[in-house]
Amino acid sequence: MTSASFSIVPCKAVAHSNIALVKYWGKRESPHPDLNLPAVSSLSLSLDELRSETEVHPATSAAGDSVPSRDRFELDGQWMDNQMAQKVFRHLDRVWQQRLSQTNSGATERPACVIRSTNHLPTAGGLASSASGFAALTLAAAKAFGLADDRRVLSDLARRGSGSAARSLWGGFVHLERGRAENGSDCVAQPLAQAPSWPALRWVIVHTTGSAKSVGSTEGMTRCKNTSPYYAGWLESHESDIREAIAAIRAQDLAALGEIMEHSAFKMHASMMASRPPLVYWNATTLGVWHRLQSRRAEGLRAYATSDAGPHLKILCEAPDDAILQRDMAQVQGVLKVQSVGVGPDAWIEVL
Ligand code: 2P0
Repeated sequence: MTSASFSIVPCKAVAHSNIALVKYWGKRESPHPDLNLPAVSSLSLSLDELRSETEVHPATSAAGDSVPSRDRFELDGQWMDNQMAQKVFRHLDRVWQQRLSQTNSGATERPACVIRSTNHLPTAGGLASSASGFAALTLAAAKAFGLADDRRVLSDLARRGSGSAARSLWGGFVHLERGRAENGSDCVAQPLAQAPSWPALRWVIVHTTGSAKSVGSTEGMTRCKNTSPYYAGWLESHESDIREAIAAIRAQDLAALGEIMEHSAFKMHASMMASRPPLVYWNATTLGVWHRLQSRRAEGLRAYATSDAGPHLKILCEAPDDAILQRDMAQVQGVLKVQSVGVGPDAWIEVL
């Protein structure tokens, strides 16, 4: 095995985070767990500003050729030597395998890489850092390894790093199909067809903690599937939520979209909470914000909330209501920060 004939092209990719309007929670039964196939389809909307920037460089050995170079991963200026770094290196292997299968090159050792990543959002805090992180890593590594920019193939690859990452290759509304194929080839995301231009849409992100989540999503999904009596109901009632949300988007009906978005989030949290031991991702501030939103809505404000595997709330509204919400939510006890962001763009790649 040799890597001598291949030179990595230093590349950078930027991918934006996304929030699911209709959630992905749970994995499909599969003889190939590494494919990371979701049990349900999902539908998301991207976030501007909250993004990951990732560079892939060839690793060079400081001691010359006598010491083999090794993979290294730097996140937000810190060298990482932990489980997260192992996940990153494992993902490089997947992208390399894809290259080998496309070029029929046979078994060739992957050259060692240096990965430098910056998260412009809290890491592992329920703000989809793994979505933007694995999307950016997939795109940068694919370009560095000479793969074609075929976003369908790259979405399939990104999903194996993290399910929600399959959606972060595009801006706007994105639909990740659950798919049926055993090899996962039809489980890819794509921009929602016939989605209207909706420039007034805003996300108001209400940060309620500075800490990382206590139970990671993958572990939480497994516990929920194995122990929650509500998980079956979650699966059964899911596809109709997707259909309703798509119809609401196409009709540009914020109230209908907000209502189904909240329904999906609360169903997911109900099935999480019914796990043994319970999965409670919210804190007291999450509920404080939720109650304040309810009061505002009773007064006529059109704004709707969702939350993921973490205690932050993400409020969907239209400008200029985001300014009212920003001021209002900042006053709820325990709120650390409130950000108003628009809809994020497609992910992009550049050769360095
Ligand atoms: C989502 N979440 O649709 C849902 C809602 C969290 C709650 O996708 O196991 O980090 O790596 O595929 O992508 C978070 O899950 O999970 C997620 P894995 P991921 O956004």
